[in-house]
Amino acid sequence: MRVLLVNTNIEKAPYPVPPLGLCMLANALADRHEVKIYDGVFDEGKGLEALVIQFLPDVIGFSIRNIDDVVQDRQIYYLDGILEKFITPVKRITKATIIVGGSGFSIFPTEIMEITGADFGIAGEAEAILPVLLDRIQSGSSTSDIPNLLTSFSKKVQKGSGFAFLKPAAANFSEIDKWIDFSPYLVKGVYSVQTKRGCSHGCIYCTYPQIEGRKFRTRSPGDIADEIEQAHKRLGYITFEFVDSTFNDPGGHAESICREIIRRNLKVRLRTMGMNPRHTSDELFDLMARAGFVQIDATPDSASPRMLENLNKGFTLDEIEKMARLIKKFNIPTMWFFLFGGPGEDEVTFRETTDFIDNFVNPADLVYMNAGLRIYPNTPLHKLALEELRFAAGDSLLQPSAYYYSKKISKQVLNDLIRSASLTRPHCIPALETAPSPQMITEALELRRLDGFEEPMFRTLIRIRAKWRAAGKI
Ligand code: B12
Repeated sequence: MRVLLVNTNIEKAPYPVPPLGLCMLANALADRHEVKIYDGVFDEGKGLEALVIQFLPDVIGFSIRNIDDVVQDRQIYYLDGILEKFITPVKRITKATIIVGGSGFSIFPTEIMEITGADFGIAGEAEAILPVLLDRIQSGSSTSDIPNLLTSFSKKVQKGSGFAFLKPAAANFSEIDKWIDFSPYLVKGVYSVQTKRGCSHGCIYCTYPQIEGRKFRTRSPGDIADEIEQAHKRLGYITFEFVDSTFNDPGGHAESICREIIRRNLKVRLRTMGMNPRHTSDELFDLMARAGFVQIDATPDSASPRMLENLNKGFTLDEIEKMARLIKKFNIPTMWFFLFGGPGEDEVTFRETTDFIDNFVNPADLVYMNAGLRIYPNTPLHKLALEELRFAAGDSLLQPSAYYYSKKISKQVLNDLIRSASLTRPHCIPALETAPSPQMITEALELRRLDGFEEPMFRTLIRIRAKWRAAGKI
């Protein structure tokens, strides 16, 4: 069959992300079908109808990644745009079978089946399931035993009977640049790499275990290094970004990956999202520095012992402090993320976190301060919100107004605390202000040019903020 996979994500902040999952799916289908990917990030749907008319796909798969921006005071909602720019125009001109999937879809599968009117949906990873579904569509046979499938008839996630070849996969090679025009990402973007799937942590608000499963399934370090080495040869200067829920889990995996990169002397630029404070050590940071890490994210959410428990983070304040010392010692530029307003947050716990920032975080590093926890279905936070009668059992959480705030501190007071904390600390930024003004960016670019800085842009922006604040400009 001719299969068209469509990336409907047009968000370009904080930077455009390549459609990693779709490329993995394309690889899984390529030996049996003729596959194309339409990457909507930059074209935003404009060329899609023409492509459908020319390629005449039998099946079109839409990837739905983002539902909303998870910033309570901004509440960007992406689904209307996805319908308007991608799904509705395509449905007008073709009778192709429509399938939906993706991480956003996997959180709200039933609602999104309803809204999109798709024929099928797959919740969670789809490398094993999509080829089976396509076979069944082609042969016209029953799909009722396929796990994680939704159909236009039932719109419920099927338990299915599961068959041997649906063994859950660890991530695979994506060869992103084979499937899409990668050149825009070379200007402002990264090459995404997944080193494992799954997350066995139990943070009360989080969707990751639901999307990826609860068990870590790791790829071999050799396979990961092969992917990075080959992409580096093809693309040259690009930062590789690990997109795992937490990079250094399960303990020892990150160390093995770094060792393999060092052994091959790859000379690449690496960055990663979440680091788990529990599995950090001198050895890990030394290996990361030598492997080529130019930036990491530290996402403890809180530095209040009480809040760490309430959020069920699975690590302690001592462990966060240890990680912060290592970050300073190895001077790895870091973006810190804190999330205020969870169950039990009050002014004391807020101050515990700002005390930690003052005592342990390098002032050259960025600190994002976010307020309100997005409530997702089937999470412990959802259960708590139901118990506290904030929602009724049947209420949909799809609309981006479903947030949890501690009863012990009002939203207004929390926002005021964040604002005043950021006024005295140029490196602390409320989530709403994450996009710097064009003047600030211009001045930062000029400073980088004059001084030849190679530091991450966020560090230059902090310098400018500090200067502007001292001059009373902000
Ligand atoms: C890594 C990551 C980031 C990184 C991205 C770095 C990068 N280089 O890509 C950063 C930190 C930049 C980021 C930013 C944001 N993110 Co983010 N991110 C993730 C994360 C952890 C992994 C995404 C990923 O790459 N997965 C790996 C690939 C291989 O999987 P995949 O693409 O999902 O594809 C698989 C399946 O979904 C499925 N599939 C995919 N497409 C299709 C299509 C069809 C037809 C089918 C059948 C199946 C299918 O099969 C694929 C292969 O198995 C997810 C959470 C998660 N665990 O999924 C959140 C997540 C996607 N992010 C989310 C959000 C909200 C954002 C931001 C909007 C936050 C913000 N305000 O800045 C931005 C948007 C950025 C952008 N430009 O789009 C939310 C989306 C849910 C929601 N509320 O909307 C998620 C789900 C986290 C959450 N809160 O639950 N993110």
